Amino acid sequence: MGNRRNFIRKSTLATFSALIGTDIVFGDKLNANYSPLFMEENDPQTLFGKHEEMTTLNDRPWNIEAKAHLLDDLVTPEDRMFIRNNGIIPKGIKVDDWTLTIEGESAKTTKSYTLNDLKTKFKSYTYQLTLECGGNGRSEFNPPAKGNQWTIGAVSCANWTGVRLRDLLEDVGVKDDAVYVGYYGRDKHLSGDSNKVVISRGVPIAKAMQDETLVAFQMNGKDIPLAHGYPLRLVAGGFPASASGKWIDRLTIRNIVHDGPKMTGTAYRVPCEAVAPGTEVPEDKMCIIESMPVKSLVTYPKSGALVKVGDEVEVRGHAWAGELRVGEMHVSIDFGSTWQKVKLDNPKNRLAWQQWSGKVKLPKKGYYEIWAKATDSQGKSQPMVVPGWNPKGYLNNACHRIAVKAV
Ligand SMILES: Nc1nc2c(c(=O)[nH]1)N[C@H]1C(S)=C(S)[C@@H](COP(=O)(O)O)O[C@H]1N2
Ligand SMILES: [Mo]
Repeated sequence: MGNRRNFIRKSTLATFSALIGTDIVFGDKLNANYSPLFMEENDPQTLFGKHEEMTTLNDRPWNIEAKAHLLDDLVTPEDRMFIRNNGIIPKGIKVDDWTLTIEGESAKTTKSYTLNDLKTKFKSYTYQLTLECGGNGRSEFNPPAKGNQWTIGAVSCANWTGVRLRDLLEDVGVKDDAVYVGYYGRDKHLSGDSNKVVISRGVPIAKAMQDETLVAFQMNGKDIPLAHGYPLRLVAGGFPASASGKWIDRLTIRNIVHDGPKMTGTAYRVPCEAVAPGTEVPEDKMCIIESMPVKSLVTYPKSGALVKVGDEVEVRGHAWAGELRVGEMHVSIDFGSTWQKVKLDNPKNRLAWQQWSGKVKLPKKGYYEIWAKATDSQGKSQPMVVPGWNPKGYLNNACHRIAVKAV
């Protein structure tokens, strides 16, 4: 009764006030064990600082996607970047104790690095890298595939800063029989079982050795946000983003194709040969997804926009093609019966998406759709309809379409 020690500490109260951005008026009356309601607020804006128009597909685990018009920036800002988690985001990370251990049967030695080692003993590089979830576009497959029903917004292209994975591998020493590099992160399995690994994928050794494959500690010039892998993540642009492990503390150099959770079975694999929709595909006929297919987005105007008849309407967006470059970009205002070539910029660096822009004239009042189609450097174009059905609903790179009304 009235035991003073049960009241909240001044420092905790100050922290709460800072979090909500205003004073808690009767804060001195708060019991130390009482958790104020705002602490339970569960929206992506409060928790992750995401833009209010981002769509939450799941909150256990958190999966959040962007809308096309939110992705208009050349470099994706944190508040518009999709979140894809398979487990629970780690809590209470102590960066001073964080180490990255590199080991494995194809490692010549085992070494551990602190964050400070990574930042001071190796050269840092910054690349803008496209990360697209293998399941982006899944919602359009029929028969439907289980999993997050991503529409078009599970893609980002931020600036990542870190050390080259290759430099670390060379420091440890790689045996001639190395095939794959697998990652382990510190997220928690949904079951709560701390012995269960959430996801442990990786990249083939050739991808690991590419200049742009980073062990990153910064995103867009700041510490990586917690939801995106703070304090350390692998970034392998152009591959399905599941290869880019978040919260990593261990890499393993394997003499076989890495066989961690979500590397095997049907996870992040598609039938090696096309199959009819609904077919059951045996595991040995499923192939690991590597380079993502050519794709593009219309990020301006926003779908549903009103434009003036006869005006030249600026249309723009981004295009990317996995490990390849995008060669050409076209738009159509007549449901794909004619296409007009538009301007396509060079990527800032290899594996960054490319800006495209053009002008269209809508001849009469009425409803139109603007369709966008990218073609990669090997001449492969995006399909106008949903491509190759596969059991898990990966790699839907159909043309993005927006609606506009001329008034
Ligand atoms: N440790 C860990 N790394 C992970 C995941 C995860 O659940 N745990 N999800 C992967 C998947 S499937 C994707 S698409 C990307 C998403 O990265 P983002 O949330 O930063 O956009 O992270 C990948 N790395
Ligand atoms: Mo993903």
